[in-house]
Amino acid sequence: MHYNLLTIVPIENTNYVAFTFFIGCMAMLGASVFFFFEVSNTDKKWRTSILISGIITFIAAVHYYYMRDYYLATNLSPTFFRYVDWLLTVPLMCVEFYLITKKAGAKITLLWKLVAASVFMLITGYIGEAIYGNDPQSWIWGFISSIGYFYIVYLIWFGEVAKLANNAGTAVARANKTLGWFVLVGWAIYPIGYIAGTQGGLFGVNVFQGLSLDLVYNIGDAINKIGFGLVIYTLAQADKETTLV
Ligand SMILES: *C/C=C(C)/C=C/C=C(C)/C=C/C1=C(C)CCCC1(C)C
Repeated sequence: MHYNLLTIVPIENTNYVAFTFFIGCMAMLGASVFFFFEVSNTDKKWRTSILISGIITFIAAVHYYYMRDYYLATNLSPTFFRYVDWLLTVPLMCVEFYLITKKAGAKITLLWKLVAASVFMLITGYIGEAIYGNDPQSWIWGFISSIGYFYIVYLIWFGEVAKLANNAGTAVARANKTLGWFVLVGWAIYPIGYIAGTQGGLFGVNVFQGLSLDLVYNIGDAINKIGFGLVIYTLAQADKETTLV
């Protein structure tokens, strides 16, 4: 199919999905500007973390710019670029967990465990969506993907990340708890999109029917990328106040 690059496709009033692509792009851009400027207003030890928060929302902003165009032009889910975005941003969120626990002795192997689990979760999810999306058995890939997801939840709530965060002082421990809620509840939004958007539903049962996969993913991304960055920002600010007294 051929698309004229110079044609502007307007967003219809009732096209909520396209609108969330648009507003998502703006929100990610705004958040990036905020995080980038706040780097210089942050204690040295937290600067890399704030910078990464900005890089996460910036990568998403660029992808949303493209995905909005793609969706408007084709009316299809931009599955490939959705997963390219996640493959870049989710491992960067793992880096954030590593950085906040590093001061309490986190080793690089912890980072690799988190990254490996997230890549496993995303690749198997992509296979389920892109290759088996129309197959009643696609839930199997969602199920396999969830193993990676629950391993990350385990590490953050009960495993190495939790233990190190608790040893790193109250500010880090509190931030890790909040980030843990983002991973447990905020990230659980994504499987809902997957269940809504693939034939296999939930273990073969079609629930969340009529719900747009893209709408769910767009809401999930706004909450998780911007909210997650703001938790890191709050931690950096709180830590500054306590150390300067
Ligand atoms: C910024 C993007 C983020 C935080 C994306 C997170 C994505 C997930 C937690 C996706 C999880 C999935 C499952 C747990 C099962 C079904 C397949 C996925 C990939 C949607």
